[in-house]
Amino acid sequence: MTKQVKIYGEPLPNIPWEDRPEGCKDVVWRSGKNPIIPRDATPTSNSIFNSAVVPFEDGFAGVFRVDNTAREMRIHAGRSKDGINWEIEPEPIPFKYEDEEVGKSDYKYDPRVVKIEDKYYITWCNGYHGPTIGVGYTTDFKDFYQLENAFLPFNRNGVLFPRKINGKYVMLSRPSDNGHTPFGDIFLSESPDMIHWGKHRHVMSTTDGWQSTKIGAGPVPIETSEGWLLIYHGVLTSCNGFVYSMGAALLDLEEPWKVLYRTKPYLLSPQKQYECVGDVPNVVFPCAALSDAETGRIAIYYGGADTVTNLAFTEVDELISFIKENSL
Ligand code: BMA
Repeated sequence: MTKQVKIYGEPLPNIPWEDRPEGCKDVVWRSGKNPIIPRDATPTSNSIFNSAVVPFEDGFAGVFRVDNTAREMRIHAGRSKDGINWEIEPEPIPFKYEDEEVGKSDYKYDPRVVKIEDKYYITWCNGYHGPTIGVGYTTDFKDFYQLENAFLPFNRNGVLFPRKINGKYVMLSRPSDNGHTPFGDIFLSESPDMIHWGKHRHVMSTTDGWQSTKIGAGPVPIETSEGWLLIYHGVLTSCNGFVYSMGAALLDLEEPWKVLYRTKPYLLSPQKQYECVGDVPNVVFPCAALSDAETGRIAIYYGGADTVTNLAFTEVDELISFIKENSL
């Protein structure tokens, strides 16, 4: 079938993929291999979840959130031939930096990775007198360099766009508090140099239901002929605590703080055992997506219950029709 929606990106013939299971009507469906990364995939890991991957050389590379058995939150590099079976470094990424102050980090979690021009940039929630957005880069997944924190505390869910827009780097983020933040909208900021961020714009607020307490950008946005496809998480406060689900929006290509469409229903909510049971129950937390411009296939990596890493699949034509037909 000819694609209606064009993904502006590279073909990725080796994208991890499983067809929608028979009888499943969902627009986003889970891998039958979940969890693809168990909690104990490194010698001292308590949990490996909310993690990011990109195509690299003839396979894939990733940056993984690894909480260790001392319950320190760290990020580790990993490599994979197929995007499903991963070898994760047992030690955290040893970032290099020029200014000692930049290297101060009480914790690192929820990484995202994106290739912009000749560098792979990593953003994460960095503990610098409270949570803020750490930024670093690598070209080879061997040597890693840390740059200035993008913002003052408190902020989380810093997600870069995969190219400059109107000549500037662009980042989504979610200003927060120092704790478990019972509020939170998505904002956008731009930078000429990946160091100085400004020209802040509001993108989206919380609304009803699964996205009523706070929202945060998930994977790096995917550029399509219909706008930037942003997969994000939304949080509902139940009588038993937070529930994290996944939804999606389309943002204007040139003015990406303008929301064109946004899903009223969730795309995926915690329902499987590996999403409902773990260190933090009822969490589906997407941090990465691979896409194949040739076939329109999209593979989404998401954390389950703050414990394991999972994969889900969708197809761009169907997902974008769904977003438009089920928009707020
Ligand atoms: C958020 C972050 C995420 C986590 C989620 C649910 O504040 O800490 O890493 O998945 O809470 O615990």
